[in-house]
This record gives sequence, structure tokens and C-alpha cells, in this order.
Amino acid sequence: MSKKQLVLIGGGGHCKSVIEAIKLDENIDFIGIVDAQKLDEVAGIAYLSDDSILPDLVNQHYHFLICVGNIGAPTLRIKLFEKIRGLHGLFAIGIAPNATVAANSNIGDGTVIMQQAIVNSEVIIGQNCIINTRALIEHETMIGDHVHVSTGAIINGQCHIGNNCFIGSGAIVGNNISIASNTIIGAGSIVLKDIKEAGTYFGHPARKFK
Ligand code: JB3
Repeated sequence: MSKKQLVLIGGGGHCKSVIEAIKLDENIDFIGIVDAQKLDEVAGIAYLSDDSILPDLVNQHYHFLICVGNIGAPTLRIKLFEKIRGLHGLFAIGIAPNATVAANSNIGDGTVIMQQAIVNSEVIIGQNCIINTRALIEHETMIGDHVHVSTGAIINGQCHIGNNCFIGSGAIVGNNISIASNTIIGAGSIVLKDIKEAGTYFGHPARKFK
């Protein structure tokens, strides 16, 4: 199998974690990083240019991963994802070699599964998601597009997490729970009832904050 030549969009903290997560994947060759501000290099990977270089990189058939993170709404991640898609660019799927991803799960383009995350049987994850370090996604859960399940969060079995949600670090979502698109769950919160109305929820049990 030929190696996937990978361009990372955004060279900040999340990008550093992504590089650390996937650098041991023998099927990846890092081409470089595109960032709005000029950088020297990031974790040993060269800085290429700002976004004006994207059409050229797409023409070279490189694969892309959006590496700006989000705490809350994924506005910038969506904007950059749509920009690449508008240019008909190819997206990679990044999976840390030390993550555990069930063979019968389905992972969307542009999604990254970070170190020691677990994605269990028959899980479906959409496009441009972050399943962050040590997150656990249990059996038959469905996760929409542009969702960030942050570090150490637990989504139990048969849940449905809508598009653009942010599930904070260490949050727990009980079995068979649905969470409306565009919802933010604060770090450490516990969600034991469906969330039908988008908003920001905190606490145990999680209550609407705004
Ligand atoms: O929670 C964890 C473990 N990590 C957080 C992550 C999920 O989100 C982390 O702590 C940060 O809060 C955040 O990481 P991120 O997005 O890497 O943040 P920061 O370190 O601020 O880096 C953002 C990078 O995106 C900066 O280098 C910006 O210059 C760059 N950027 C901003 N707008 C852009 C654009 N790059 C490109 N190519 N195009 C843009 O429009």
C-alpha cells in the first residue's frame, strides 16, 4: 500500500497532539502544515504557508486533516473543512496506532481518533470529528459530523450525538441517550436524559446553562 501524503491544517496545540498520535502510523508521510500565521515548524513537521496555498496542495492530491481543535462550537473546523471540500480535496482519517477501533465501526473522512481512545463495536462516527485522547465510544453509538468528544469522555452504548456537539473532558453520557445537534456538554458533566434542545449543559445531572 502506498503511503498517504498528509497536510495538516492549523499548527497549534491540537496539531501537536495529532502529530504525536499518528506519527507512528507507517502509512503516513507528513508533507507539512498550513497555518494562518507563519510558524517555524511544529513538532518536527515543516510549515508550508497560509491558506492561499491550498488549491496547489489539492492539485497534488495530498490528503488533509483539519488540525485546529475546538472547545465549544466547531465554527473554524467546519469553515476549513468546507474550504477543502469546496476545492474537491481529499481527507484522511487519522487513527493513533495505540487507539482501539472495532473493525465493524465506520469512521468518516477527516476524523481523528487520538491516543488510547476506544471505539467499540458497530459505532458510526461522522466527518471531521475529534475523538480525543482516552475517550470511550461504546457499542452502536452514532456520532454526527464535526463532533469533538474531548479527553477521557465516555459515551455509552446506543447513544446518538448530533452534528457539531462538544462533549467536554471526562463527561459521561449514559446508555441510549440522544443529544441534539449543536449542544455543548461541560467537562465532568453526567448526562442521563435525552437532550432535545441545543444549548450548553453542565453538572450532575447535566442542566441547561444557556
Ligand atoms: O483540549 C485539548 C486537549 N486541546 C485543545 C484543542 C482541542 O483545541 C487545545 O488546548 C486548544 O484549546 C485547541 O487547540 P488548537 O485549535 O490547536 O488551538 P491553538 O493552539 O490556538 O491553535 C490554533 C491554530 O490555528 C493557530 O496556530 C492559528 O494560527 C491557526 N488558525 C487560526 N485560523 C488557522 C486559521 N489556520 C489556518 N490554516 N487557517 C485559519 O483560518
